[in-house]
Amino acid sequence: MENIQRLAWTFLIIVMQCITRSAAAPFVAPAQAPLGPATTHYDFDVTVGKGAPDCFEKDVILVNGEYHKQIEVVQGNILEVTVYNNLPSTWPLVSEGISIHWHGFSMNGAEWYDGVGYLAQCPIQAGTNFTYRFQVNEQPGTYFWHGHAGNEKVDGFVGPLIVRPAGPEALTYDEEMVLFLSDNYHTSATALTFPLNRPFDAKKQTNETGGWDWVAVPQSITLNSHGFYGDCDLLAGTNTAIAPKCNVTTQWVPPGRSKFLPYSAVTNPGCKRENVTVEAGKTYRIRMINAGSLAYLSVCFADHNVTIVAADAYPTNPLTVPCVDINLGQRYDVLLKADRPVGNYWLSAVVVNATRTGSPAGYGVLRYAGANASMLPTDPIPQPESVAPWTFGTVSKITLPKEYLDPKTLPKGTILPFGQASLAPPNATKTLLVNLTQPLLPNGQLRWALNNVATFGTPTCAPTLDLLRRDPGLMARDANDTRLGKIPQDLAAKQMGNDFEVPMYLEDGSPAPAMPVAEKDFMLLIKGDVVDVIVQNLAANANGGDYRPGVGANRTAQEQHPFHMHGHHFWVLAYGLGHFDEATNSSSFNTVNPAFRDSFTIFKNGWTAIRFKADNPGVWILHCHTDWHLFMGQKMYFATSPELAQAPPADLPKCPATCMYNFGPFTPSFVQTRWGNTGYST
Ligand SMILES: [Cu+2]
Repeated sequence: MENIQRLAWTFLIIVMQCITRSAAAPFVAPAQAPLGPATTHYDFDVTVGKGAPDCFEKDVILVNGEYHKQIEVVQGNILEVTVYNNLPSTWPLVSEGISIHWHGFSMNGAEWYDGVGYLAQCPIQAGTNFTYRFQVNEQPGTYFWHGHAGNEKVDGFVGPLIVRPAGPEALTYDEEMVLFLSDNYHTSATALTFPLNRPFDAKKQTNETGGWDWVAVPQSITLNSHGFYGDCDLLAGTNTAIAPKCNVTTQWVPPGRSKFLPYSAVTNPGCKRENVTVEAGKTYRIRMINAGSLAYLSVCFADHNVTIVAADAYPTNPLTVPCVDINLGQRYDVLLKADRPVGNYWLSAVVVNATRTGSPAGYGVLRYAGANASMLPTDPIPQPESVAPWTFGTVSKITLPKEYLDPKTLPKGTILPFGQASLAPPNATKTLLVNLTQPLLPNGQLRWALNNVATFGTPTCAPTLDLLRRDPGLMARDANDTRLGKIPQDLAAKQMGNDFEVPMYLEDGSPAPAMPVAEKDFMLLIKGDVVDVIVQNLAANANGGDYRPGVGANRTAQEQHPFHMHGHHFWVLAYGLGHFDEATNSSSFNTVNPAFRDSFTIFKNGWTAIRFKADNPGVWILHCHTDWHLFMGQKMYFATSPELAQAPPADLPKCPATCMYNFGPFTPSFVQTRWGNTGYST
């Protein structure tokens, strides 16, 4: 079906080009009504099957029998995807079904199809179907689709999504390919998720609940959906430095889980390392996507530099680098020129700043046509510790090309925020400081919090967007169930008075909670607001109480967080170290040509400032794209003029009788009752 649509569209473009080129003959519009946009339709038959992405066989979620199915659509077309949830009812999920988020799409005017479970829709329950249908008014480029009701993405419900330009491609290259990066766990996502809800605080644990248990590092990194668990074949070479990679006992495996045996092409003939084949002399556009759940990756093509030309679909000034640091949820389009001698070169994806013993790396081969296909590269295999991570200087060089900053030179087909004449950033009208912490809740659960609020669950068993659309004052009145952010009048004074003060206020004017709570963090915005958000990293590994200085213990460790925002692209103004101080740090903001993205990293011991235009009525989530952090509450919502949202589509999925997202405590007996042994199957 989609191929026919593509053919028809291509034919139309050719005809249009012929017409516009024959300048001598005047073009007279036909008398009929103009054609509407073409529709690109996909059916997604969602099932569970056996897969072995890294040679270890496990249950995976498939779409039409495919793992990580790729889809494409032309800018301006209607994208229509009918999702048939044919997962067995015994398949354990942390939600009551599945949904799809179109990662990186702004969804302006399509607020009901953004796919966050319980926010804009209830999940698509087992045995039912739902059709996503919206016009793709998005920048041509590289995106991906993934489940967003629970953790179904981690089990494989994710794939590349490419938006083609309606006209000629702006970039010049000979061929293109997708490099779909992920990390792979041998245990089901839900079995990994259950223990995150159990009490971290030993005093709150019982024999029945057991204790909190971290998911630990993935078992492998996959390149284009396959990898090589253990990669013992590399031992056959002369480089003994990689020997520890085969010793999985060095991997941190939580108590009670298996230390699976490593695999090799000898013991598993089906094992395959990713080979990317290129022809000497050609230039390749490589669409890199990090769809993993934990691993921040540095991707290197040995002996080759690559040139970044787009970040999160929007063009960038060309930046030539030896390796690309790509965080969860991010995409980079790079150009690679095959200008080295014909041969085999390592294609490696190592974890950036790997600190956990046993973090795996993904290794593939960049193979020139004509090279010996049975040989591995003879160079030493790249080791994580030998790959230098990007500095703030590198990531700050990702900027907008100047033709995108001026209405007179703006390339055709550029998607702009509402009311903008170019991608030059407007001045901010509001500022929000978000403090990231990892508190313990009074019930002993360990959570991630934004301004001391760990967000999960829903107020009622209905889409939040529908509740707010009908009654925008609902959250404000329901102060016991939600926390409503307000903008401080004087952020600078707050900052100078106390680095740790939370400039976020509740509806009644009282400050945000001094002690951590499990609630919902909302910030109400008015359409047209231009909002600066400064996300401040604070110490993780809290061991009790809140994050105020002197309270609690063990506050030294910090983790990087890959944040992503729905419903918008935004300008990434600055990255900084230490505590953000408005008086000194806001002068470092790049307000001339900042990158226009939908993801940003909050580095360890640092802060990141973004600016977005609230041009899209609806409820939009800002969250960490580490799936495990998202589950543990690391998210908040921007509700932009919800009264302006459209009425929901009549066929929106019915809400289940009970809404179960992130319900607890996931004790073994609860899991046994709900799903039987499959809840813990590996
Ligand atoms: Cu995080």
